[in-house]
Amino acid sequence: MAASKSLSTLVYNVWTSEGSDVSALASRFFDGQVDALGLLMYLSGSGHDIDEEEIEEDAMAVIEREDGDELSYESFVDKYMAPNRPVIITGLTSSWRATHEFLHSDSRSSLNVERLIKEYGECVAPVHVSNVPKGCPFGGLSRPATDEMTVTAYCDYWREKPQCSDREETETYLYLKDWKPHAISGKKSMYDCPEYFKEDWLNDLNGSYKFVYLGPAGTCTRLHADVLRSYSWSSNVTGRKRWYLIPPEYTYLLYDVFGKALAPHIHFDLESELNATMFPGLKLARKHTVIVDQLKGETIFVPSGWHHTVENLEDTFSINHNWLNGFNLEGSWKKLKEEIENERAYRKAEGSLEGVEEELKGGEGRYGDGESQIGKDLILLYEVLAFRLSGDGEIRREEMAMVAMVLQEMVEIVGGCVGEDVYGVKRMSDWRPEDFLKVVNAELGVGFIK
Ligand SMILES: O=C(O)CCC(=O)C(=O)O
Ligand SMILES: [Fe+2]
Repeated sequence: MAASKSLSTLVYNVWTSEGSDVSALASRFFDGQVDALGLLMYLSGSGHDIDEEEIEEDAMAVIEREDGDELSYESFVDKYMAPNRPVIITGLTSSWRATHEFLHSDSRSSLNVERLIKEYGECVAPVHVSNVPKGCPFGGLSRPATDEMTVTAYCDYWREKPQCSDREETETYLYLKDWKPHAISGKKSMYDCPEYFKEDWLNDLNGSYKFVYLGPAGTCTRLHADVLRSYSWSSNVTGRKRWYLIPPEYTYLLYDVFGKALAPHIHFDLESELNATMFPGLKLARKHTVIVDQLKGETIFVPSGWHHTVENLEDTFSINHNWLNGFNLEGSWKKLKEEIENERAYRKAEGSLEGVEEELKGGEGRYGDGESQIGKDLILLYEVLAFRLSGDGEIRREEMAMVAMVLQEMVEIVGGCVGEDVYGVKRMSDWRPEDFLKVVNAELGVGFIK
């Protein structure tokens, strides 16, 4: 009984990321449908059928380092972007304003907080707050709360923050994340986007996937894959990060026994029998994880759909972008399509499809916890395509067919949800799906798609 109560609490926390009201879980747990299957798996202890022997060699995979002065764009595409493999590229940040103006010239090249305050002090930035008990892995296990602070207030914290090693019993860490200083008018950019990452259909929209991070040693970004399975690149202007990257073919190992909730952390405590039962694949996932330390001045390319956890080993100032283009767009849509289909199946199993349309329009999600992620992702992807095909963004002729196919599927799958009433307010252009199809047909020859 005690075990099932803990299990319920755990599942509820994992699913909803808040509270521990076990009774709220009951209806999902015992609704006799999808969840019953998971429960059955749990009780029978079957989990995934995993052969640990097979994977030793693959687990030793190392990530390559390339010199930015030597690596051509074509080689980057052939060796990394097209095959969707990670790489570290050196030497891309040395000419950046971030490096010249925002670092001290001391031996550690530490962040010049005074300089940052001078230029950005009044600006407000998002900050993640984590309470990390002593002995707990980087960043702690609970989901951080999100807050906002002025850069001045954050820099005051940065100057006074405790060192990782002399942390008290429980320490509160503040991680300034997803700040967009380049979006503030009148400010000079701190960096130049490297050539490798310039073909960027996501930021061509409105540049809102360009970020600055200030992470004290001891802070961490939890296990995740990036929005819409986009690529990311991230450069350490100063500091050092440890990346744990899990290839997409092993994503299933990161989920709970129900195949629903992502493990909260790659370091989730598997000594606990309950946790090990809940996440039967996590141990194996660790063996497949590619671990790399990214040093000052180094840039990492994170491929599409690779889950990752990131730890700041030193106080780190980093700049990153998420981006999509003709190489990963199809995969991005495939994933979203799967999520839409699952969502429909789940709603149907619950007895009603009501609510799905609203959700796909960016309305309330299934758990009543604000805007649905699927809806937001759908609108975003639609906008990316709209921008490309409305003539504002360049598109290669050979990419047209793929974009057309995605668009056609989008119209088929989302049906009535895509159209004026959905995008009339939120979309950037006035184009409707029919208009895109006409453009694409004209380009590719009549009748390619109807
Ligand atoms: O640096 C971090 O803490 C997270 C960065 C990240 O998740 C990314 O670049 O995709
Ligand atoms: Fe990420």
